[in-house]
Amino acid sequence: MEQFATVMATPKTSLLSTIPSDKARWNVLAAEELDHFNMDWMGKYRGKSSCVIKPKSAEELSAIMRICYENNIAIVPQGGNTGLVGGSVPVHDEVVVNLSSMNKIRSFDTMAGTLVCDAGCILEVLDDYVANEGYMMPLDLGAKGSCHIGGNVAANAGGLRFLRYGSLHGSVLGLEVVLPNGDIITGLQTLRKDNTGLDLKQLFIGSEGTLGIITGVSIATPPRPKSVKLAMFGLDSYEAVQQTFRTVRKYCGEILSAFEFVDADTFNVVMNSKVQSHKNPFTEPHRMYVLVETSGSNKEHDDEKMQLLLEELLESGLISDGVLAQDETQIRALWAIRENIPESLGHLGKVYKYDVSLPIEKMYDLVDAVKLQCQKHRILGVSPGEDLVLAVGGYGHIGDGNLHINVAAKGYLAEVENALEPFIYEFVASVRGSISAEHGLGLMKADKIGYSKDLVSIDCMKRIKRVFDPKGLLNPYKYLPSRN
Ligand code: FAD
Ligand code: 2HG
Ligand code: ZN
Repeated sequence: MEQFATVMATPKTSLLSTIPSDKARWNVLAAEELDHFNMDWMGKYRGKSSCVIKPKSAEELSAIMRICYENNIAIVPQGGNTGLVGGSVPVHDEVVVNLSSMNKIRSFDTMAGTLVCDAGCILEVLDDYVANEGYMMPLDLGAKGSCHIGGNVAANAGGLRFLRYGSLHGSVLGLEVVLPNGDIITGLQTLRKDNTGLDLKQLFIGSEGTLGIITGVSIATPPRPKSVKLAMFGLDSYEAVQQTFRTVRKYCGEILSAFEFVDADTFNVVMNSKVQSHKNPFTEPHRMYVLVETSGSNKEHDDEKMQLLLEELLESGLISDGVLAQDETQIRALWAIRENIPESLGHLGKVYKYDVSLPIEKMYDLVDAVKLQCQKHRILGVSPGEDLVLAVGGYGHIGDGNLHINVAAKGYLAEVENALEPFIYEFVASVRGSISAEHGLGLMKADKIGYSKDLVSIDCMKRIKRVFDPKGLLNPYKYLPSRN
């Protein structure tokens, strides 16, 4: 008999009593397997759901949503569960709808480069698939081996190549979405231009599972570049990082595909991490490191550009040292240093993560201010064995004005959190930055949106939420303040 959907452990009795009680159509698994779905990637947020549903189609999900809607059962949509703001796990015992069984590629247009796929497809699997046809996914992130395209769209993930390929608001062409009442929006068109009515898909991009569950994605994929160059530089100051960014744009602007920065504390955590071994590309330590990637269609042209850039950077004294990857293996090794930062820090301790947009010239002031704040609160710099804070790292997508501050601590402790919040949010608001550049609001920042958005905007968002989800059943407690 065909299975209806996978339900793990004991489904809520109210759900079971209303769903066709033909038990043979359910897959009931052991309770310990639920941990994986209740706990987030950082080990910071944990729910206690006893019911995980893995639908296999939009129609199946629609039937489930309809039942939940009629019976006031709350739901958490879940993709690869790599989110960093507590949005993908239940707060209490909400039903988890995990999309991993919806993982089929529906179509790929080799002429236009448009991909239509299920929301549960893993980003890296999609990238490998379109690579065979000479294309690439327009986003790339360290979690690519686990995160789903539906999760990426729901979170409006940015990542390492945002600088070149832009936001998912531009590359997503259509979405299939199941609404809280079970209705299905069948919007999987592949048109690049379509001005018929409101562009509803934009509302779901970055809505973090609060308006509907994305079951299908149509996305434009750019041609895979023929020539990719990657260099890593060591620099002596944050001022030099900024000047280098200006120079790189001047010399390689049209082929620039990534410009990432990593400070020394973060770099050292990765180098000393037991998670994965990395060869330090530099013989001497530096205060700052940057990764510069170019992607183009002509190797000779790009070689020449990179050569001119290197000469300029060395002659002007902006960089102290630099390495240029010579082949694909070296490219992977340099990228791995950057991509393994979250995991290496996570191995050191429990990590408080702040993901902010700031004017580039103010970015490192915040990292310095956070270190000082931790010292003032006597959680850093007291004595190595006793400090609650183990490392403060600053890194990120500097080309997009996006800084990540990671504070690794001995635990998720009130002393640490009280030192960091609202201190960081107030700093960001004072320079008119954003408290969520790319990770979203989730549970962590649902009540903090006011630091970056005005009251009228927040009220409009609440009203839109009520249009799609009048009963407030989809991803409750997340994204928007619960207070009126
Ligand atoms: P989940 O974590 O499962 O969910 C994220 C949110 O989307 C939740 O609110 C969830 O309810 C909702 N959701 C998930 N699927 C659906 C769906 N089908 N329909 C509706 N709602 C849904 N983020 C960046 O922006 N840039 C980065 O560079 C980046 N790098 C990362 C590196 C690492 C090592 C890790 C662990 C995370 C990183 N992230 C990054 C954070 C994270 O946002 C992304 O990994 C990814 O976009 C989340 O996808 P997911 O499938 O894991 O979604
Ligand atoms: C990255 O850029 C991700 O590596 C994760 O956005 C950042 O862990 C973080 O804070
Ligand atoms: Zn990031």
